[in-house]
Amino acid sequence: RRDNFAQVTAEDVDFFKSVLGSDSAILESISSPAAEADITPFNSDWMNKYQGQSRVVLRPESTEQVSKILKYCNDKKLAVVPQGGNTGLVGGSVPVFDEIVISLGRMNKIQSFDDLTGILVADAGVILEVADQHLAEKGYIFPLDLGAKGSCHIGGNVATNAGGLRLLRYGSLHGTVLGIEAVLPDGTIVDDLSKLRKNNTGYDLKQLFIGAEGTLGIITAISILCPQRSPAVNVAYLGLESFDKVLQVFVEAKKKLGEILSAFELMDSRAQNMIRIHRDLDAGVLEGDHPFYCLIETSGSDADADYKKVEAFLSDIMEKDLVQDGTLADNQTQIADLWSWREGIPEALGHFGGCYKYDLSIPLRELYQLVDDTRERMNKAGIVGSTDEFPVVDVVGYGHMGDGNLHLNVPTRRFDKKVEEVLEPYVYEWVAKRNGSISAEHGLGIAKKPFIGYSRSDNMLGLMRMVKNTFDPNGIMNPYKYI
Ligand code: FAD
Ligand code: 2HG
Ligand code: ZN
Repeated sequence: RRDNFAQVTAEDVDFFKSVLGSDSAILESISSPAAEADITPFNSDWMNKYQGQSRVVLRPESTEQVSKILKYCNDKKLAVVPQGGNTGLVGGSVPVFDEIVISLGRMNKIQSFDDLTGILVADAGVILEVADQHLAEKGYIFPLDLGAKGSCHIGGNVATNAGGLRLLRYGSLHGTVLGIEAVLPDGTIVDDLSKLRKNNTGYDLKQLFIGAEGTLGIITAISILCPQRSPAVNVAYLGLESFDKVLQVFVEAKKKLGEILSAFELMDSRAQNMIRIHRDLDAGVLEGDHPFYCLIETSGSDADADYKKVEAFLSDIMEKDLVQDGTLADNQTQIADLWSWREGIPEALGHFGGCYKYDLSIPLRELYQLVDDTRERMNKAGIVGSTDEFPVVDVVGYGHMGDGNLHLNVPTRRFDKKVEEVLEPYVYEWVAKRNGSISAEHGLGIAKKPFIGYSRSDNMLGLMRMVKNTFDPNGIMNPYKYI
């Protein structure tokens, strides 16, 4: 049910035009019905699961414009949805009803980079890959990497507290983000774009915006501490016969690769087969089929020493019979190819019509058990099969093993209430019983909002509501989502 927000009028559109000052900065179908087609992409999410009905998209190019727009919307009780690259996987970035979309795409300037400290200051709408390429030229790396890097914005990354492929090495954005500039619904500019590593002067309010998914305000710029880019990168891809052996290899990798270990990713055979089929290939990376695959990356400063370490680690796990087969990339092209077998999974699974996605923190020993249990449950329900009469194509597991983060994906031929009922709340109950988290890195959005109680107590929810009401008393910021 739509809340009692105001509806956008022609007069509101005139105000937005006066603030934005250029026709290309606003898409609206209130006075120009033909603009509806241009608005469609902003109304629909990456998975094509959620569809909004917004008639207005605003594309500000400065913090001052964001401030004027939000103040006006707050005074008029017009609801808004901040939107970055629209790659979010929980339906948080698209309107539910007719909320105004505020797209950050035109706020895309890199403001400064200090090659002594490694601190980057950039607008929220800078695309992650663009930021990383800028840093690469200076010998640095963005401390976050993920499959959607070509489209997602660094502001969206911070708003979702994205985890990604190298959290194991570079840590969470709660640690690397040093400062934030954001705008509150009443137009106040939160000017905390600090470039200090240490600053114990009062509450660290910027942390509230990291992972708030646009429910407290709009992030307009960030400053972030970026590490040196490692000159020596090695990537190994292994085939293993059991999850128990995956766990043992993980322990060995931590022991033997120590400070140079930068990623430890898990894929099951189904996830890799989906890529093979999607790419129309006869074979995967390795010969034959293995129940599990791991991608292990090292990043260090001494190519010879690192290579020797990796070789010693590989021969040790081979000798101990922990792996069945493996390959070590020899050059940049091979490294990128091996990574594509991991990063390409969400896309390969998205081609059947629908995909139910669960992004979970689970104690490591039981991480994969959920995939087996869910598969058994789906099979018992008689809804998995290779022909069109079955809604479910398969049950697949992969994820950021090094962070205890499983991605349970259930690709389907269509989004189907019956499938959803077999999965939910079953998956959340399974995770709550083991004190895990129902959202490790993708956030809550609209998809996980009803289930937050599986991971947070009533006390915690009460405090969160107090924060929300303090920052956004009219509830105009990304309504119907989060809490
Ligand atoms: P959007 O999707 O546009 O928005 C996401 C949320 O943030 C929404 O609630 C929106 O309202 C809010 N928001 C966006 N910008 C702002 C802003 N400037 N101020 C305030 N609120 C804002 N996520 C991971 O954590 N790890 C992964 O490894 C990962 N891999 C992915 C791979 C693929 C192929 C895809 C499609 C997605 C992946 N994601 C991953 C999810 C997604 O890419 C991340 O959540 C990303 O951080 C979202 O950034 P975005 O700019 O696309 O944000
Ligand atoms: C990844 O790690 C992303 O590839 C996406 O977080 C996971 O699609 C998913 O479920
Ligand atoms: Zn992920």
